[in-house]
Amino acid sequence: MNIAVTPKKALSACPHDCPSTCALEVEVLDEKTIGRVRGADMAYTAGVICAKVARYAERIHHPDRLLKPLRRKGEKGAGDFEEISWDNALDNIAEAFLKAEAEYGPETVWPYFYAGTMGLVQRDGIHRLRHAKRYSGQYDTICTNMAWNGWVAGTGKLAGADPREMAKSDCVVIWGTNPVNTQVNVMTHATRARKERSAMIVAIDVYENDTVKQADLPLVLRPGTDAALACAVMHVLFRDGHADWAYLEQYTDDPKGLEAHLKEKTPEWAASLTGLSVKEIEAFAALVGTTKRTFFRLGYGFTRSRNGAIAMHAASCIAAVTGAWRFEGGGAFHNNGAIYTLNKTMIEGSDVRDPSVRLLDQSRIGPILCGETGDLQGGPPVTAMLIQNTNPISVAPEQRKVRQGLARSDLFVCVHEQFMTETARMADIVLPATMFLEHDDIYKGGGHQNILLGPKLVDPPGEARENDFVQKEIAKRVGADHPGFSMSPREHIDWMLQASCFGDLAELEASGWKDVQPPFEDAHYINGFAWPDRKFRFKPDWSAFTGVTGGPMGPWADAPAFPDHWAVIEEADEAHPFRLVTAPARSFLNSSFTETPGSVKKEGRPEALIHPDDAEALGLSDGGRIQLGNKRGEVVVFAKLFAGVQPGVVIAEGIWPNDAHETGEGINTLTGADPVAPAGGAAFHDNKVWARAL
Ligand SMILES: Nc1nc2c(c(=O)[nH]1)N[C@H]1C(S)=C(S)[C@@H](COP(=O)(O)OP(=O)(O)OC[C@H]3O[C@@H](n4cnc5c(=O)[nH]c(N)nc54)[C@H](O)[C@@H]3O)O[C@H]1N2
Ligand SMILES: Nc1nc2c(c(=O)[nH]1)N[C@H]1C(S)=C(S)[C@@H](COP(=O)(O)OP(=O)(O)OC[C@H]3O[C@@H](n4cnc5c(=O)[nH]c(N)nc54)[C@H](O)[C@@H]3O)O[C@H]1N2
Ligand code: SF4
Ligand SMILES: [Mo]
Repeated sequence: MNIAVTPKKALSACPHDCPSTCALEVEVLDEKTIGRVRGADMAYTAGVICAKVARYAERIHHPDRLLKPLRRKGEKGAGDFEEISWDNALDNIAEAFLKAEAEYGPETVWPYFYAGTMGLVQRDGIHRLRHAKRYSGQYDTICTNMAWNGWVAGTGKLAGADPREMAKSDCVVIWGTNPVNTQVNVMTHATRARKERSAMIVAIDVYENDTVKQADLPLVLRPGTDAALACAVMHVLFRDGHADWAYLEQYTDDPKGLEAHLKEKTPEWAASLTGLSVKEIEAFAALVGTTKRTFFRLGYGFTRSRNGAIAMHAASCIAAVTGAWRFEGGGAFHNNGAIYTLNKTMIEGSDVRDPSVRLLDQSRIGPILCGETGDLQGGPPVTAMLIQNTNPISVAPEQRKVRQGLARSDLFVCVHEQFMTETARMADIVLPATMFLEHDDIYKGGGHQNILLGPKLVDPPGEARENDFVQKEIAKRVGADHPGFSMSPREHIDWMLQASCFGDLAELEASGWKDVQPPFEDAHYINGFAWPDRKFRFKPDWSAFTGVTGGPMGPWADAPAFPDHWAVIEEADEAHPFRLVTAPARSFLNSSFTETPGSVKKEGRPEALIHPDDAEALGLSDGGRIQLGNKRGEVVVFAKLFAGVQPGVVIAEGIWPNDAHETGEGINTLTGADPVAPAGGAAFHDNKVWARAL
C-alpha cells in the first residue's frame, strides 16, 4: 500500500546577493534532500520568489558540488588536484600564512570575500580572523559604493520610504534597476499599485529589458546620462509650478540655488545628452509633478558609471523638489542598510581591529596582485589569500590582471567554494563549502525591512564544511585569538540579537523573521533629514567622503556642486564607437547559477544586444560572432540584433564563465578598475569599446 507522505516544510531565507532577501518555505524530503522552494508569506516577499531559487534542488544536489579538500598537483590553473584530508589542508594553509607573515609581516595576508552568501555569520566572520591577526583589510567597492554614497549625499542616511508602500503609490518610478531580473518582488508591489489604484509604472534604463517592457512610460536613455534627465525633470518642475516650495523651504539646503542652477538644464539640453525626446522628458516631468504619491525606486545599475554617485544623488533630489516624501506611497527608496543597527562585535572582532592596518581595494584585486605600487600603499606585496564567497577571476574588473596576479608562483591561495569555479581552479588549496540550507545563519534585507533566520535544514554532502568552521580552524593554527572563535553560529546569532536589542534566537526561530520597519515619520524624514541641520542636501559635500586611504577617491574635486551631467564617463570616440553595458542576466546571479542546467538552458550563450542599424554597418548578422575590444582586452560573443537600445549602445547580459567565451576571456576583460569618485567603486556599465564582425 502506498502511503502519501506530506513533505516537511521549513522556513528559511535566500542567502544570495539580491536586495529581495526572500523569506522561503523549503520542502525537506529527508535529512539530505530538499524538494520545492517557495516564497513564504513575509509581507515583502508576499509568496513570490524568482525561478532560479524555486529550482534550488538542482543547485544544492548538483553532481559537481565540491566534496573533499583538494591540493594542487600541476600548474596553477591547470585543474590538476589531489584529495587530502581536512586536517592536512588546514595545516597547509596555516603553514603558508605563517611563512608569509614571517617574511613580510601580517599585511601580506589578504583574506578576500564577498556576498556569495549574505549570511552575517558565515560571510562576515572572516573579519574576525583578519582583525585578530592584523591581516590586510578589504575596502568593499565592487557593488554598492556609488549607489550608497550618492544616496547618502542627499538624505544623510541609507534608508528610505517603506518599499511595501510602492503598492500604495500612484506612480512608481523604477530607475536604473531591472527588478524582473534582479529583485522580482519590486514588481509584485508595483503591479499591485497599477491593478488596485491605476498607478503608472515608469522604467528608466538603457535597453528595453523585461522591466521596461512592462512599463507604462518606458524611457530608454544613453548610459551614464541619468543626471541630465533628473536635472531636466527638476527644471520643468520649477518652471511649471510643480515644485513644493513650502516643503523646499522647510526641508532642503538651497532650493533657490538649485532653481537658478537648473535654469539652463532644459529638456532640449537633456535630450541631446540622453538621446530621449523632449516629449518623453516633458511627459515624465509632468507625471511626477502632478502625481504627489510618486515612489522613486532607485537601483544600482545607473550608478555603475564613473559619474554614478552624482547620478544617484541627482535622481534622489526629485522627490525633495516635489515634496513626495510627505505622502504614504511617495518618496524614494534605495536600500535600508541603516535601519539594522546590529552589534557585530563578536562576529567581526571589530573590538580588536587596528585602524592603522591597510585596507586594499576589493575591485582592484587585479592591479593589487600585479603589485601596482600605489595600490599596495607602501606595504608588502600580497603573498597569501583566503577567498570565500566570491569568484574574482570572473566578476572583478580588469580580468587580465586578475588572472595574471592569481597565476603568480609566489602567491599562496586557498579558495573555499561550493563548486570548482574558475577562481578555485587557480588555487593551491580548494576547500568544499556548505550551502545555506546546510548551515545556520541570519540575514537582513537590503530591499526591505526584515531580519530573517536561515537554520540548518539538511546535512551537507561529502565533507563540505561551513565558512565559520574554516575561519575558526585557521585561527587556531595561526594563533588568532578572540572570544568569537569559541562561539557556534547559533551562539553568534543569539548574542548579536540580544546585544542589538532585537530579541533573541529563540524568538526569531519561532517567527522566522522580524519586521524592523521604522515608523512613517522616520522613514519619510518628516522630522528632517539625517544631517545636523535636518536639511536634504542639493549641494553635497563630496570632499567629506572617505575611500581606501581615508580621503575621497577619483576625480571628486571636479564633481559638480549641484546635480548635473558630469562628463567623466568613458564617452564613445572614433576608435571606440560603442558604449558597452554589462547588465545582469535573469537566470544567473552574478557568477552563481552558471553551473545549474536549468539556468544555462534559459540563458543560452554569451550574447551582445546590438541595434540592427549598427549591425548592418558592421556587416553583422543575427547570431553572428562579434568581437568587442578596448585598451583592456578583447572578448568574443554572439550578436543579437535588438531594436530596444539606442544606436551606439551594446548590452552584454550576464557574467558568463570565461570559458563559455571563444578565447577563454570573459566580459570583465573589458571593464575598468579605476576608482569612481567620491569613494571608489567599479564602473561595470561604463565602457567604450570597438566592435567587429568575425
Ligand atoms: N538575476 C539576477 N539577479 C541579481 C543579480 C544578477 O546578476 N542576476 N545581481 C545581484 C546583485 S549583486 C545586485 S548588486 C543587484 C543589482 O541590481 P540592479 O539594481 O537591478 O542593478 P544592475 O544589476 O547593475 O543593473 C540594472 C539595470 O541597470 C541598467 N543600467 C546600466 N547602466 C545604466 C544607466 O546608465 N542608466 C540607467 N538608467 N540604467 C542603466 C542595466 O541595463 C540594467 O537593466 O541585483 C542582484 N540580483
Ligand atoms: N561585468 C559585470 N561584472 C560584475 C557585475 C556586473 O553587473 N557586471 N556586478 C558586480 C556585483 S554588483 C557584484 S556584487 C559582484 C559579485 O561577485 P561575487 O561575489 O563573486 O558573486 P557570486 O557569483 O554571487 O558569488 C560568489 C561565489 O560564492 C560562492 N558561495 C556562495 N555561498 C557560499 C558559502 O556559504 N561559502 C563559500 N565559501 N562560498 C559560497 C558561490 O558558489 C559563488 O561561486 O560581481 C560584480 N561583477
Ligand atoms: S528574488 Fe533574490 S532573494 Fe528572492 S529568491 Fe530570488 S535571488 Fe533570492
Ligand atoms: Mo552586487
